[in-house]
Amino acid sequence: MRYQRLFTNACLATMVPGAAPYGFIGGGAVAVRDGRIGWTGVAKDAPQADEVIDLEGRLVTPALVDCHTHLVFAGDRAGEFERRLAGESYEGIARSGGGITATMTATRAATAAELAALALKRLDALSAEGVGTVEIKSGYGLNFESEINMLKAARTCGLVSGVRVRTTLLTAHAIPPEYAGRSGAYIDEVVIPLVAEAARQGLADAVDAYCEKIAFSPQETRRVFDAAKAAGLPVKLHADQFSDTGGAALAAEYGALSADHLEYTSSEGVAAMSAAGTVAVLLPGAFYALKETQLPPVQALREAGVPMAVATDANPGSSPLLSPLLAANMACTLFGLTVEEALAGVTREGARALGLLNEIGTLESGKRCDLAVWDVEQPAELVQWMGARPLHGRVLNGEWA
Ligand code: DI6
Ligand code: FE
Repeated sequence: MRYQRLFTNACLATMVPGAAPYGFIGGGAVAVRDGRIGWTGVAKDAPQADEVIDLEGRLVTPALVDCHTHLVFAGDRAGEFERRLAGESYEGIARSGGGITATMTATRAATAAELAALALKRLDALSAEGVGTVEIKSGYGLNFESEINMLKAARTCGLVSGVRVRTTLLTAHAIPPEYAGRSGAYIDEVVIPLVAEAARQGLADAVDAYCEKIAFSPQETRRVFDAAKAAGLPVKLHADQFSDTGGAALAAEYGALSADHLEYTSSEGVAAMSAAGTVAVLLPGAFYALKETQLPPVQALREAGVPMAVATDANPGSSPLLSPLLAANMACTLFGLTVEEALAGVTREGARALGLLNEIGTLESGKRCDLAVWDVEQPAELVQWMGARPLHGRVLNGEWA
């Protein structure tokens, strides 16, 4: 069997569970055919290939997966950062018309092309840290036209950058001012029709909602999820971030791909996620930036066998973070993950959270050949350092990106 390309002389952290920690293969190689991994193993056993690329002993991991971001938005909320430092709360700022609503105003004023240009700059930062797949949510338009613009901008980001983009419709993110006090009408008149329209146009790969006291109730979330189900789209949920609304269990009941945040998730929520196979997406950037103190139930999730992903939650308010490696570092330092769990969180489990584990997330035959090649030798270095810029290069679909 002849291969197009062989990446050789590498330390492979395949992230395949089982034998060695990190699925590590020292002195390894990866052979590529048609953009996919055709073979992995020790270099001395490697098959013939038309082109051989010597990685000079570097560490290779699956290209990173950032499975929860809000990269598309206009405007900035740096003023809110200063207000919070001066003592105001995130919830208080949101209730006084700031927060998501402030970003909505700026986002509505932008065209899809302007939104894409802004998001591409942010995506550059993720790419520089080895990201090969990113999820991008809508949720700052909060009306028909602007939500569609956000999804189109996200799709454009994928086409222009070469990064695999999965889009998520998050129209149930906040109640826009024109529907103040009428959240039910907002769900009926905007959210539910948009779910159907985004599905019809092929603009959304999933549907998300913000189930929280300052946003939507579990009952309202159900209505959004029912619409997603009717449209044939998978769901995920911003769940239990500031309070236990039963969000994790609700997500599990709908067979959600993931439930995200989970600081206040109860043991019942953990058990429901475990039974449903719903991925826990941990977002330590928001926990850090909002100076939260309630930790997500990591030990309970671990014991229940709930897969744990780690993501940036990149957004202009609660998690202004464009570094998945720093997210992994924080997941260890703040939440108690092991380095292997954190690295799996930004690779294999991030892929699982997007329903893409059969395509990406580990270095295994048959998957897309999406690699991150690092100027380090040990996986733990990636997670230990902050701001180190360790990436040598990315390979996407078997080609240098
Ligand atoms: N993700 C979100 O969507 C909200 N919180 C979070 O962690 C709010 C984002 C924002 O403040 O703009
Ligand atoms: Fe979020």
